[in-house]
This record gives sequence, C-alpha cells and structure tokens, in this order.
Amino acid sequence: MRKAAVYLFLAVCSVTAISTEAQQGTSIGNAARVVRIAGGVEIKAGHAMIRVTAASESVIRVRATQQEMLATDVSWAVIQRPSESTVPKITETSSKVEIAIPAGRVRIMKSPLRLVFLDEKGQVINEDDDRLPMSFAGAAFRVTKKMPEDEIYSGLGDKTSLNLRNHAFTMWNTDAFGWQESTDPLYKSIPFFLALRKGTSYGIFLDNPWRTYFDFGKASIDSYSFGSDGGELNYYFLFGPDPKKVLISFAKLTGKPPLPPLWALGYQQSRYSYFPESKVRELAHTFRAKRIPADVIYLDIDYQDGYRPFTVNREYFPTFETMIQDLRGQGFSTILITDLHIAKAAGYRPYEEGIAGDHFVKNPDGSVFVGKVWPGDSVFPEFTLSRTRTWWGSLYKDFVSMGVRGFWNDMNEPAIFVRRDKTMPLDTVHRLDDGSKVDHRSVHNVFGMQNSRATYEGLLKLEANERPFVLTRAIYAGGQRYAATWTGDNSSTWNHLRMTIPTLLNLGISGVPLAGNDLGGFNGNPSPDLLTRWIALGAFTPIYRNHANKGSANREPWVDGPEHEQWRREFIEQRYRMLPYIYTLAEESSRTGMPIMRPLFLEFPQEEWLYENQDEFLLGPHMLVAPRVWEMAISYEVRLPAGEWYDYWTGQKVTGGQAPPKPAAAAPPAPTDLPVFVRAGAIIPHQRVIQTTQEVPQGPLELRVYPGPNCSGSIYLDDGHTFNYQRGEFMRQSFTCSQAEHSITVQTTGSEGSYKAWFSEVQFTVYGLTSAPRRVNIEGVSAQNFHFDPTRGVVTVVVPQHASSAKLEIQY
Ligand code: MIG
Repeated sequence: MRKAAVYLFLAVCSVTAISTEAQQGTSIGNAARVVRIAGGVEIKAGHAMIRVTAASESVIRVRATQQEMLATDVSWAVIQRPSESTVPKITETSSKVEIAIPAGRVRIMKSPLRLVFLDEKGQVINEDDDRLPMSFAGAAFRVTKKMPEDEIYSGLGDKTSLNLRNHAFTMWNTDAFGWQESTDPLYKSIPFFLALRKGTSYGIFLDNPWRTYFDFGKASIDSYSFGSDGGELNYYFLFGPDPKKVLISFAKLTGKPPLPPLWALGYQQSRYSYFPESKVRELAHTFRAKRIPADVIYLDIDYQDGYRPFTVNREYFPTFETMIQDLRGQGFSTILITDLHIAKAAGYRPYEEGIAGDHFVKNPDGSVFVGKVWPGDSVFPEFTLSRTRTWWGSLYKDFVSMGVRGFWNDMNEPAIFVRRDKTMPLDTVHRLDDGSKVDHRSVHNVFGMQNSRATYEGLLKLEANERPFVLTRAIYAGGQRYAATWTGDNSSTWNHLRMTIPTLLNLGISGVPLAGNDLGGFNGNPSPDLLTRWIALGAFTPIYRNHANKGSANREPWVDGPEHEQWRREFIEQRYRMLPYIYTLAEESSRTGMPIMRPLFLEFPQEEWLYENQDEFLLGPHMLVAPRVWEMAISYEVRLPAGEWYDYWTGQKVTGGQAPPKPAAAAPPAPTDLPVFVRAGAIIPHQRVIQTTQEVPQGPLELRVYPGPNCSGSIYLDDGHTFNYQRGEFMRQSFTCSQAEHSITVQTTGSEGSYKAWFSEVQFTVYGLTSAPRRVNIEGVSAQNFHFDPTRGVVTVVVPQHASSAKLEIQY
C-alpha cells in the first residue's frame, strides 16, 4: 500500500520534470558522492557539482557548476574571508547531509538534491522547490525556492516597491532615463534580497555580476527563483531571524559605507547645469542672502570644455579656481561631474595618456572600442584593471588642488548613445588583473562600481586625510564602499514623490544607506506644492539634493514666491537642526551597515500589518515620517506601530497599533503638514540652525527626551571631514532615561574619545510631563533655571556639558 503511493508520487514528479525541463533546463539530479572539504562539503550530483560551506557564523555559501571543477573563487563584492574559527558541524546519513553553524543549518537532501535551511530552533525557513531545485541550461542556471504565501521580499537595489513579490526583475545596469514604476532593469544591480515572514527573516545574495534574474511569483504563484545567463551559481544564505541581523551579516560580507564628510549630509543644490560662473556665484549669494541653509553646489556637464571630463570651459568660467575658493569662503563645497567617457581627440590629455598607457576598453579585434556619448566619439577606461583605476584616480589631481570637495560619476552603467542596447556590445573585451580577458557580459554590472572605486581610491591618494565624497549612478553589491548614490532621472510627479520611499528603503536594505533622489523630480516641472512637499520629505532622507533637467524651470527653494520659500526654508532648517542625529546615524551605518532610512519592519518585525507599508519610513530607529504621497488623498491615516509615540511637532503623546479606521479629515493637509512621530523611549540630539556645516552651531546641544520603554540615544561627533577620528579624535556619548510614577531621570554616560565638541552646554527638553515639575535636580542639586510649558507638557533645562557622566532628575 505504502509502496504504491510512493511510486505514484514519483510518476507524477517525472512528468512535471519533463515538462519544465524543456523551458527551464536540466535539474541538478541526485547526490552521488559526498566529499568533506574545509568548512563544508562538496557533492557530485547527476548533472552538476555543488559545494556548500560555512562563510561565517551566520552565513552559508552555495556554489554549483556543471563543469568538473568550480572556477577560481573571485568576487567584486565580497570582502569577508571565511573565518578559521567557523568550524561547522557536519553530519551525514543515507538520505541527507547537514551543515550546522551557530545561526542555523542547511540540510542537503540527497535525492533529489535540494537544500533546506533551518533556523536555530530547527524550523524550516527556506527550501528549494522539489519540483525543480537547481537547474542548468547551457551556461544559464536557475535556483527555485518554495514561496510561502505570507513571505515578503525587499532589496535588489533601486527597485520601486518595497515588497518585490508578484514582480520579476532583471539586474543589468541601465541608463533608464524617464523610468517609471514598472521600468526594469534600472541603474543598479544589487542581487541581494531580504525575506521576512512572521517576524523571521533571512537574506540571499547571488554574487554574480552577469545579467541576473529574480522572479518573486510572477512566473509561478508558489515558488520564487533567481538565476543568470552565465557566471557561477554562487549564492550566500544569511540567517536572521532578526532582519537587522541579516543586514549586518550582508555588510560584513560586502562592506560598509565610509563615514561621509558632514557637509555631504547638508542641503545640496544642483541642476543640469549651472553656468556661467556669474550664475553660480549668484546662486551661492542668494542662499546666503535669503538665509536658506545649504552646503553643496554641483556643476553638471556644461562647466566642461566640449563635455570633455577634466576640462573647464574658460569662456563660461573665466576664474574657475577663484570661484571654487570663493564658494568655499561662503561655506559651500563644490561637487564636479566627471563622467567616465573620454573624448577620442588628439591633444586631449586624458585621451593621449590613456592611449599611451593602454588604458582603454577594446573590441574583439584588439582595436579600442569607441562609443558616442556627450563628448562625441568616446573611449572608456578599463576600470576592471587596477593600474587603470590608479591612472584614472590621478586625473583628479588638478581639481583636488583647486579645493574641489566631491565628484559625481554619472553615466557609468556604462551609458552609450545611439545604440539600442544603450551600452557596450556584449563581445567587448575587458582585461582583468590576472591577465585574463573576459567579455562585457561578465563585467557590465561592476563597471560603474569600479569607476567609482577608481575615483574614491584616487581621491584618497591625493588627499590622504580628507574623506572623499563620490556620487555614483550605477552600482553593484559592495559599491557602498566607494560612493553614495541617487536614483537617476526621476520625474516631477506625485508617483515619483511616492516612490522616493520604497526606492531609498530598498537601497538601504541592499547595503547602500547613503542615497537620495532628485528633489522635485529630474524630468518636468513640479507644482509649487509638490516641490515643497519633496523638500520637506527630503529633509529626512540620507542624501538631500535638489536637481533638475536641462530646460526645466528653475528649482531653487525660492522660485515659487515668499510663502513656499518660507516653508522650504523651514524644512531645510529642520534638516540642519537634526544633523547631530543624522550624522550619528551615518557613523553607525559606517560601523555596522545599518540603513539610515529604515522600513517599519526593520524595527518592528513582529508587526505583520506594517510589512508592506511603503508610504512611511523611519529615520534611524526613532523617527517615523509619514508624508502625504498620494495626490488624491484628501486625508490619510498615519499607521503607527504598537506602543506609545510622540508627535514630533507638538510633543503630544499618541498610541500606536492597529486601530479601526478613523473618519477622514475635512481639509487636505497643507504643504507644511508633514506628520513625524518619535518613538517613546527615544533621546534625539539636535542643534540650532546653521547656514552651512562650516559654521559652528551656537548655543547648547539639545537633547530631546521622549520617555518610554528602553529609553536611550547617543551622539557621535568629530571634525566632520578628516580621518583623525580613526585615531581617537571623536566624541561619543550615550544617554538613557527612566521613568517612575512621578519622576523622570535622564542619565548621560561619560564621553568617549578625545575630540572636543562644539558645545559647552546641553539643553534637555523632556516631553510627556502630565503636571508641573515640583523639583528638578541636576547631579542631585535642585535647579531653578528650568522652564515648563504646561500646554505641551515639556520641561527644558540647560546644564553645563561635562566630559563625565551627568544626571538630571525631574519630579512632578
Ligand atoms: O545624458 O549630466 O542622471 O542627473 O544631470 C544625461 C547630465 C546625463 C544624466 C544624469 C543627470 C545629469 C545628466 N546626465
């Protein structure tokens, strides 16, 4: 009886296998021989060989090939070497092999060969689809996994919806001018995603820079798959269960972003293009005259002579060097665009040097590849060669010595005009450091990353103690080590305002926290209302940059009359008030890889009702931002995770959690209405408004204290632009607070590091008091200089800043 059932099952299986084989290739088959190797096993199966090893305490690596042997192990992304101390526990029975690491284990079923991942508790969290586990078709491969109906997926770089489920994606860096919600592929290729289901998370990183494919239930309703046209079946399985833990593991694997210079977190003004020089000077002057804070001015391609990188159009910019210095004197850092395409023109230095040094990408016949881009016929540095990257880096020498602070690497997908595929032909030859040659297919997706790497490393060489700032458009996993990014040519529509949130959240999940989008939308002209809302929302995103296409209407904060100007000034000022918090988040990110802008599920993985919320986000762990993102929404509800919250603007306490819908408000929210809430239990550092980060803030550091569970916060400070912090010149302080029935106590730790902070006083602003304070004690001594605002329930008191710990106690 039992046997019959098994036979029947097998018969059904083989029928399915035949029908899918035709479309999807040959399944890996059954395990034939298991060999133990360092850190794992190698298994010879019917149609391929697979190697499964421990990559770290929380990551399992899977490689497979149809060849006799795996290829040499190389990666553009992975910088973590498996640690010697990670010795997995391997057990084998007749039906399976298990490899256990501290965070979980992988069970390799022998027939058919398929992988099952289990968490620490032994629960299955992910498994290959038994209908077609791993399959091969020529050089292509595909991995198919079961897809539980309640699992969500996020990441994959610049994708436009937070839950990737029901969609399919291609990774192929593309100049996607005019992209919309469903445009794919986009500019970036980060083949990493995070899965989350019932509070349990894992991640998968397919480390393959070829054109790769991810399908989360578009082709099949109960399985998802990923694969590539070529390259190695090579993926990492990152165990959670906490989603933050997965992201930390991914950052260990592929690297963290460097700590950006503080000025790069200020307001940035750009457009395509500011010229001539008089206009740039006027722009800088207007910001200062109108007292609208700003830190950066960008020069787009028109500052160049004939669009040739590393040149200056002297007709437009007669005193370019002086202008850079003068802008500096007004507290502006200048960022110059330097595209990667080099004009094919005799007498043009980068071209001559590049030819002499054999630095350009070649055609299959050995001639130099020529493509049409901004300068006309252009050639392309071989960024896959370290000697070429070094040469490229040296091209920045003059600009750096003029005092230019940052550089913008655009068009590095690479984008090429005229061609229908918008890039290099697939058979273009690329050289690698080991002397081998590969075609464009295998390096296309890393080309832009290596371009920004060349820039970053070059700048480091030119000014060893200055933190470089590079902005790149294309990226591959690991690219966060070299550059910040933006989301390319978005449009001036409500849709694009709304997509700001999921796109930047996905980038953060993909390891790229330093990201922003063109405020107001690159293509088109935003209505005054839309631009104001975008400037408001942007204040809470990591990179805060206003940029617009050529031919579009002016986009500076003051263009729509005094009312909008005032609103925009207020939000830009708000950005500067929060800079101590944002810089502290950027520093955390540089140490751990944690995103600055976070989806709600990252902090509240148990709240399933919020998994797909992409209209709201968290700035760091503590601030929830809920902009109006639908033009048609006359009113909308803010969804707050369970627990207590404070309205950031009024200090009023509100309760979160899934609640029955409330009736709609009568009036549409004004452009100034940007709901922001702070989690009870947060302490957030603020400063007074400055016009540029080159200015020292006046007055005290303000600590806004929102009493609640696990109440804490911290601040990180340093000189904002050198690497001296790596030699101890920083200042770090942590804060906690606790609440008893009628008292609140705030405690600061002693400060760490030798950097002397700009403030000599700290103002505590303590929210949530239900009655007037009876006593305020500082270090146990009663203080008189406090102020109580009875309508908002807020106490403020200023105390001298001490390097040692301090204690404030409020009794009420
Ligand atoms: O072919 O440098 O996305 O931000 O202003 C267009 C001109 C080239 C595309 C970038 C955009 C930039 C523009 N660039």
